[in-house]
Amino acid sequence: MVSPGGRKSAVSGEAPVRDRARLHDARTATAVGRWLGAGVVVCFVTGLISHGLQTPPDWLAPRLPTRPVWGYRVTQGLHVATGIALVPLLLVKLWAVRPRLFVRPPVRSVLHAAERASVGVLVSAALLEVFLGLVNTAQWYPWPFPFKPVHWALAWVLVGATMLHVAVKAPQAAAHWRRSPADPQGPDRRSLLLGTGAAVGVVTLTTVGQSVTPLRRLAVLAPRAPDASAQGVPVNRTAAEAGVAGLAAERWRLTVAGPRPFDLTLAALNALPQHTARLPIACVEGWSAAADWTGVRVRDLLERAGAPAGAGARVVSLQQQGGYRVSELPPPYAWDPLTLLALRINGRELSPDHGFPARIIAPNRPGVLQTKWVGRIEVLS
Ligand SMILES: Nc1nc2c(c(=O)[nH]1)N[C@H]1C(S)=C(S)[C@@H](COP(=O)(O)O)O[C@H]1N2
Ligand SMILES: [Mo]
Repeated sequence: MVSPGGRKSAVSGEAPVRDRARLHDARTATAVGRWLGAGVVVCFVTGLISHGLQTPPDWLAPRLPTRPVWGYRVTQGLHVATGIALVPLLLVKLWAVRPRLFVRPPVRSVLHAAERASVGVLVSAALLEVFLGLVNTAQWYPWPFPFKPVHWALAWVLVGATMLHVAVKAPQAAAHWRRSPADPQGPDRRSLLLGTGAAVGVVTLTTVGQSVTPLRRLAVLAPRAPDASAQGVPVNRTAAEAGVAGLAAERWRLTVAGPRPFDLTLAALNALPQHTARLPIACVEGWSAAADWTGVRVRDLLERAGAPAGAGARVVSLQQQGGYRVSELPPPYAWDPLTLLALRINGRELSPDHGFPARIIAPNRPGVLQTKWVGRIEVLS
């Protein structure tokens, strides 16, 4: 029998249990585990979408969807919200199965050793993946490696280990999918499950307002308020941090490189046909906010530069250093009528922190690619 503390647990891990020990039984593990599994699936699918939009392989780039314009806002908001909900679920699940993690003797057979090794991989990948994602939303990088490739690689490890775990535990999970009449819920397990649900509810409600605008007032635990700056959307990197503060508008030029290259002053750009689009900025870190952007269509600039139909474009910032100073507009974005070189936000000239004098804004696109302080656009062949 498994004792509450799990210390004197005997060899037969599946033996019937009672009292507090049933908080550590297969029914509890199943009830929490299926929510956990659903969360992993949601995070994985939305993560694949984010990865595809940010770093599309060559075959995908010409086919990227620019609609719905709020698509990335929803998928990435869901990614981060679900990742946050995984924290309490993961902790409760680990607590529930703790006696099983520390069985004596630690290894009974080759098969048992293999199963325990796979659980070890599962638990470490899950803890690390969720932790990395969480601290990334706070823009805190207490490690020497780049976040994205590690989060990406670990996602595959986690999904593989989860699938293996589900396959191994399927018979048990099936047997405990529903509460059996012989095993009434009891106040202890009911409290545990209700408490877990409440914890998920609290962490979700206090953060999800960073992307769900009507709930923004509740988002007291979100790293950034969704309407943080004077112009109504958060600032990811300020002009000062990017080293482009104090830019002289009179001396700024937009260079468009292509078969028929040209330069434009800010006044000349302002004199071109202006278009307004309501589009969100959706940061990979989970916050998002919609605004009315006004500026010149990128496709108009590309046409004027003699770009062949279906060409992509590269956007280069005046920012000299940093990973986000250059972005590419694959053809669907480059030619979309809603993709703007924006000069205004919500009717006012862009502030320095939002990319003055000009920034890119495109539909259904990760915020990290909405390049600020644009100085140059290049036609790609
Ligand atoms: N040149 C440049 N553009 C940039 C960035 C940057 O660091 N440098 N940050 C990007 C990121 S990660 C986001 S989420 C958006 C945020 O835009 P905002 O600060 O105007 O809200 O700008 C993007 N454009
Ligand atoms: Mo971002």
